[in-house]
Order: sequence, then C-alpha cells, then structure tokens
Amino acid sequence: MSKGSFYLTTPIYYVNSVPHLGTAYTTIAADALARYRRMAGYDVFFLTGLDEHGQKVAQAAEENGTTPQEWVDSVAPKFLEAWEMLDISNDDFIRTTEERHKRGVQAFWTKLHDAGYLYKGGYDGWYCVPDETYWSEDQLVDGKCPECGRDVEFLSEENWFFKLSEFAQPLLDFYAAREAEGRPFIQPHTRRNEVVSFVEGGLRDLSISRTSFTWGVALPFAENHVTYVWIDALLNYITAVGYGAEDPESAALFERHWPANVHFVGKDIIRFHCVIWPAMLMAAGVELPETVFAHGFLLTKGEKMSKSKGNAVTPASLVERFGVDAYRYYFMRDVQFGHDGSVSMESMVQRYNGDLANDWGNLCSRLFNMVGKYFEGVVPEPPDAEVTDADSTLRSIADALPEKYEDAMSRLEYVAALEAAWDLIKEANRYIENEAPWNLAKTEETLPRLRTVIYNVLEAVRIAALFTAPVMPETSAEVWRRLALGDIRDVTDICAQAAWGGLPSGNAVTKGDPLFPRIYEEE
Ligand code: ME8
Repeated sequence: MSKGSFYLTTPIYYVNSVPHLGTAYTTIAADALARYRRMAGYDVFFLTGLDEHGQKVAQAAEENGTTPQEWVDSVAPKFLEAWEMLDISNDDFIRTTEERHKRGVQAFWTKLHDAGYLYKGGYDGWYCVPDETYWSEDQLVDGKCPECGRDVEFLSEENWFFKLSEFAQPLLDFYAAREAEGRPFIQPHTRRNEVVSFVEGGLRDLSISRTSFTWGVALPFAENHVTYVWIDALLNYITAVGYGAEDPESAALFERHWPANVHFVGKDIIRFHCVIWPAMLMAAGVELPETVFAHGFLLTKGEKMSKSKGNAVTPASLVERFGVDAYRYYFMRDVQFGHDGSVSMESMVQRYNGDLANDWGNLCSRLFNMVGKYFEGVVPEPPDAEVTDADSTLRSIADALPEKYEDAMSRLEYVAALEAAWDLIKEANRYIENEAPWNLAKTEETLPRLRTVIYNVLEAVRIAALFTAPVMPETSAEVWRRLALGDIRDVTDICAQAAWGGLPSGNAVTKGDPLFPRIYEEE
C-alpha cells in the first residue's frame, strides 16, 4: 500500500556548463531521499532536467557558430550520461525546450495576463547575463553584479511586468502560517530570516519578458516578447507533471503529484524559489509546495583536488578513482547538508579507507569468510542459546535504527542518517572482536554460541545494507546478493524488512571480492 505521493526536484541546470561537483551534489542528495522514500513505500516522483533558454545560451551558441537548439542538444547528453554514471534514479528529465513545457509556460502566463497580474511598461536597468538576473542601479556593487561580481549590461526595453510587489504581505503571511503549523516552507531555518527580511524590505514588480533576442518561450499575448528565462525555468516543476496539458493523463499526473514535497536548491537561488516562485503560484491559484531546502556551497581547494591528474576534478575522475558509491557517500557524509563545506582529496581518501574499506567493507569480508569457513557458506540456524548483554546491545542498536534514520532523513540530515547506520556497523565490528568467533570455533561446546554470533552479525549486516542503500545503492544490492536475498532495490517496506530475525537460515552466502579495496594517497 503506497503511503502517497512524494514529489522532489533539483534545480534544472544551465547548459552553459557540464555537470560538475556542485550540480552532482544537489542531484545526489535528492536521489538519496528519492531512493529512501521509495524504500519506505511512497509513490515517488523525482524530477531533474535542464534550463535551456536565455540570453546566455543564445550567446554561447552564436560564439560556437551553431543554433541555440543544436547547442542545447549537444550538451543535454552530457547531463544524462553523468546522472547515469552517478546512479541517479530520476523518474523524468525535463528540458525547457520541450513542447510540453513551452505549452505549460504559455498557459500559465496567459492565465496571469487574463487575471490582471501583468502590465506593459518600460524597463531601464541592468542585467547580469551569467546569472540571468535584473538589477537596479542602486543594487549594483561598484557597477558590477552584486551576486557574482561580473559585468552587467544596460537594458532599455519595453517589457511585460508581473505585479510581484502585491505579494510581499501574502508571502510573509504564508511563511508565518507554515511556521506556526510546524511545516516551514523555507529550510533550513537559518535561511528563513534572510528571505523574510528581503521580503520585508518590499518587492519590486518583476520584468517577465525580453524583446532583444528570441531564444525563449514566446508570450502568446505579446508579439516579439519571449519570457524571462527564470520565470520560464521555475515552471518546469509543474509542467513536468502535466500542468497546462489538456489530456486526462496529464491532469491525473498533476493531481497525483502536485504540490511538490521538496525543491532541492543551492543557497544561490533561494530568492527565486522562496519569493518569486510562490508568488507566481499564488497569482495562478496553484497550491504551494511543501518545502524549499537550500543547501550550502561545496568549497574545493582547487589545486589539491586537481593535483593528481593536472586537470580539474570532475565527477567522472572521482568515480573512476573511488567508485560511484564511495563518491556519493563522501559528499553526503563529509558535508553537513545545509552548510557550506570544504571537500578535498585527502579527506575523501580518509573517509574511503576509514568508513568504507575498514568499517563496512571489512565487516562484510570477514563475516562472509567466516560463514564459508565455519558453516560451509550457509546461513546458520537463528540462535536458540541464551541471549547475552552483547547480543542485546547489538540488537537494540539495530532496532533503533529505522526511527533514527527516518528522523534524520525527514530533516535532510544525511550526516546524522549515515551516522545512525554506522552505529550498527561499528557495533557489529566490536561484537565480532569481543565475541572472537575464531576462538568459539575451536571447541565442540562453543559451537552453538558460534552459530548465534555469526547469525547475529549477518542480521546486523543485512539491516545495515538497507539503511546504507539510499546513499550507496550498488553496494547494498551486492551485499544482499551475497546473502542470497532479493533485490534490495525492490524494497518498499523498509521498516518491516528491518525487523530483527528476517534473515532465512540456509541461504547460501557468497564471499566475493572486497567491496572497497583500500586505496593509497597519490604522491
Ligand atoms: O541556477 N556547491 O542553474 P545552475 C553546491 N538554471 N552546489 C552547487 C555548487 C557548489 N559549489 N555550484 C552549483 C541555475 N551548485 C538555474 C536553476 S531552477 C528553476 C533554475 C548547484 O546550473 C546548486 O544546486 O547555475 C545550485 O543552486 C545549482 O547548482 C545552480 O545550477
């Protein structure tokens, strides 16, 4: 029985760049939550995609001597390949040049036009092309973009405007109402004040169209106007699930999944998502999403990360060296989601060797070897011997894991979620050390105890694989395969699966190669 829809999104990325550590970070975080929610029985819809319009793309195409459409078509496969390489399980991939999207954008702005939320006016001001953002004279810092410090260009155009200024108070009321209900719209909490004080300062009406170039969605009610790229892009979150389409399947999809549960974004684009986006939806009478979660920036010590090969560190180069699961684990485990965090090759090697090779990989290798050696590779009978304190400790940590994990994941605290899984992995290692199965195997009288000890550790490993699966899907699937269990990716009742004693005795256990062979820091 499904627990209902769970709809989550990443930003749709600009095609002016190829996938990099930053965009991969947001996408992996969203993927881990999508996988966990599927395992918990939700009807998940996980969306990512590409933001393909705008002046920046038009310029890049021109510089490369090609059309904008050819240009975006040449970049899109790089994102698809990268997400496949990183095991991203998105259910859809939207490109803003697709018909379904353009149709939805036009339907949306026509609706707001008819409802009287738009007016025509003159725009005189500054535009930052790399950020695709408008700025007024007084917002510039030393004549440059206040966001990125790059040059801005002066625009003087006839534009259509959205009456954003009318929404300041409704937005403030909305943020407050959601807080009062205990379901804050803006997360983490530290980001909320920043948005609230910005809105309290008053909002200016937003220019929503451009006439100086054509690479965008045409506004149906205004000849020669294309939509401003941001208000085209934000709409992907509803057009992908059928907004603006006439057919009954699209209507049903929209009904099934909207409103979104989480929009994952970086802190750089919080105003677009927490101010402009909800105001647009309010104007159109569309239900508002549950949460926007703005995470921090990854900071890399460029030279160090790139020292090994003399070129920039890319997701592909790290996957090649560490493997996909270790890549995903490192970024989710080493950086507190919501905060900025430094990443480096040294800390990645350390995490890999410490947490993955030593704790998790070694636990599995030792255990599967002992099953081979002492039980001819077959899971022994569950314990009938007396339960010791050590047994109870191991079991109680396993029993507490589902709730701890859910609690952490519901707040997107990936570090805490992984630590909870690691509590079990570490305890299982301690238990092996203390119980010393190699001694128990020496005499006939201690064989029942040996059975108990080995069964208990196998059970801990089976359960640990469940809760490491959202972040490390391939490794968990492999651990379950070695335990002759079903495909872990088919699990839809993680709590029931995590009940102690679920491992059938008699299953044939495969030893296999080390899951995470130790690696050595390069000179
Ligand atoms: O802004 N650390 O696209 P974009 C962490 N098209 N995350 C990072 C990062 C870093 N150093 N660098 C980038 C756009 N990101 C728009 C979005 S949505 C309707 C339109 C991630 O390609 C982070 O999620 O510039 C950030 O918000 C996003 O990439 C920006 O991607």
